[in-house]
Amino acid sequence: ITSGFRYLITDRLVRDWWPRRTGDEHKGNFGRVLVIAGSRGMSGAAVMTAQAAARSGAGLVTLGVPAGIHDIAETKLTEVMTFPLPQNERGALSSAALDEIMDRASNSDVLALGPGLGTGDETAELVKEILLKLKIPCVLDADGLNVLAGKTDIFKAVQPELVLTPHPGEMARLTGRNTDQIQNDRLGIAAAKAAQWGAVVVLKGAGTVVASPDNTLFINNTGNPGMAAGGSGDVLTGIISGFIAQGMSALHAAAAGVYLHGQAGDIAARDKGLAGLLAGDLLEQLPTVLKIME
Ligand code: NPW
Ligand code: AMP
Ligand code: MG
Repeated sequence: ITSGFRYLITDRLVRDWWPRRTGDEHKGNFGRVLVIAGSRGMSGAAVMTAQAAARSGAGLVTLGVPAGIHDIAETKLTEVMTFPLPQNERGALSSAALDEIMDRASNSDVLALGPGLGTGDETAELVKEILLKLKIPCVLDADGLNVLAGKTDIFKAVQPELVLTPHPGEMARLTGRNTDQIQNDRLGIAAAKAAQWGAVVVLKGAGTVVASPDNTLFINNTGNPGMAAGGSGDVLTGIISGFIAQGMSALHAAAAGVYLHGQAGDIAARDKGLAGLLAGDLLEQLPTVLKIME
């Protein structure tokens, strides 16, 4: 892989990056993922992100959610550990959650931040504070991105590796353009923003583009329109985080993540078709596509 070039993501590339298991590993070798996500009405986003991280091979996954949805998350999840965080009157994280989040992050290998968080001012402030203090790589998605519209200067100030996973609507909000403008120049915008923000940018949608700050571009051709359904992106965030936890670089984790996420969608569609496909079906098909890499 040479910077300045464009690559189609293939089986062979992903196989080269794959974290091989030789036999004497323990769960500590496969990393700890911290997921901070969810708010009242969006426990599903948090739960699917955490399940996807667990299904992607991470050793331990811990999910922190606003206290009001904690018992719901705990009930839905078995393999994932959960903990409640202070919340505000809207059922979203309050600024009082910062210290515990940073404390948990100091014992984790990667942070997945944003799905279902909501877009209030308090959430915006909290996301900013977390990013500025963070010392582990972060996958920032969904409302974690939405609250930074107009505040993208902050990305350059983030020390550890950062993966941003906007869909075209989120990229439009981040860049002050409309969705059509984004779709008309997907490669150019992803590359320019990755360089400007110093982050790996994953511009989602059919033909997802993965761009690195040093101008390497990956294009993905797996996936299908059945995946245009609520929660698909939350699953991708969990997958990329799970791969980073296992030691992949942010760029390789992002490219491998979109490729295998799409393959899971393609296998699920053989069975369920396009209209009936749910994000949960991607979680179910993940083991099948990961097994092919082993
Ligand atoms: P338009 O209309 O074309 O201009 P939003 P969200 C655009 C959580 N979820 N190609 C399109 O814009 C998430 O995690 C919770 C082109 C569209 O109308 C977030 O926190 C769930 N355009 C929160 O909900 C399950 C595209 O963006 C607009 C595009 C809001 O996230 C669902 C929609 O984006 C959800 O994941 C494409 N491929 N894709 C749960 N069960 O808890 C998107 N657009 O307004 O950011 O809403 O993505 O649903
Ligand atoms: P989100 O909008 O955040 O839920 O993310 C949707 C996910 O589904 C992203 O990974 C998209 O790339 C994927 N997706 C949506 N529509 C398509 C499509 N038509 N073809 C391939 N992938 C898609
Ligand atoms: Mg999304």
